[in-house]
Amino acid sequence: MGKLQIFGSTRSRAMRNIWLAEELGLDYDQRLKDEAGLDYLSVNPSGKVPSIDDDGLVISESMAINMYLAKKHGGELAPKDLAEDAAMLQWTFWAMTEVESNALTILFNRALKPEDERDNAKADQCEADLQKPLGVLNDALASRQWLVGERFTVADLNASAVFSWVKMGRVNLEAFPHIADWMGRCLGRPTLVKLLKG
Ligand SMILES: N[C@@H](CCC(=O)N[C@@H](CS)C(=O)NCC(=O)O)C(=O)O
Repeated sequence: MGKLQIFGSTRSRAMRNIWLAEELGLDYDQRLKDEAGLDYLSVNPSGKVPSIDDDGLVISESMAINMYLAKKHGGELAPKDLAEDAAMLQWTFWAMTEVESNALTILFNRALKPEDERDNAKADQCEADLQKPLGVLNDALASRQWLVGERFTVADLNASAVFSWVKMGRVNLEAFPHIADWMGRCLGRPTLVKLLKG
């Protein structure tokens, strides 16, 4: 049985997969796409990270990888039935389609780009566009601690990985206290704190 290979640096979306692999206690190798001698396009034809090779099964798309790994290894992080699976996919797709793009634009224009290349107005517009989805999540978290099944699951991991960019982009969450509390619970997980120190 070949050991799980996770391709991508911890500064990329591969972090989501590495975080989950750590939560699941998996034995894996982390590899970089520009590794000498590696034909990375055979692992991911778009040349993007992350991808995994799980004993010959090659998968790309960070969230698809996480749903696969969670379901394969089971336990508390994974869906217990079809209803939980649907709810976990719902929140994962929601984070990817309703939040990720705006969060990334904010992050680049407030933190990652050199200061003279930042577009503050663009970041502010993206923050304005996020108000509605932030309201949706805040309402959902008003009566529960976690997104699905009253425990930390891959749904929380996937969504909070996207929200780590919201945090790094200094989006104002004063009007969304339940999100701020939930982010604290998710992003304070010992596995993630250790990885970020690492
Ligand atoms: N939807 C994809 C996005 C993958 C993606 O854009 N990855 C970035 C790094 S986080 C990348 O490889 N960028 C390099 C490029 O676009 O060539 C996923 O979630 O896996």
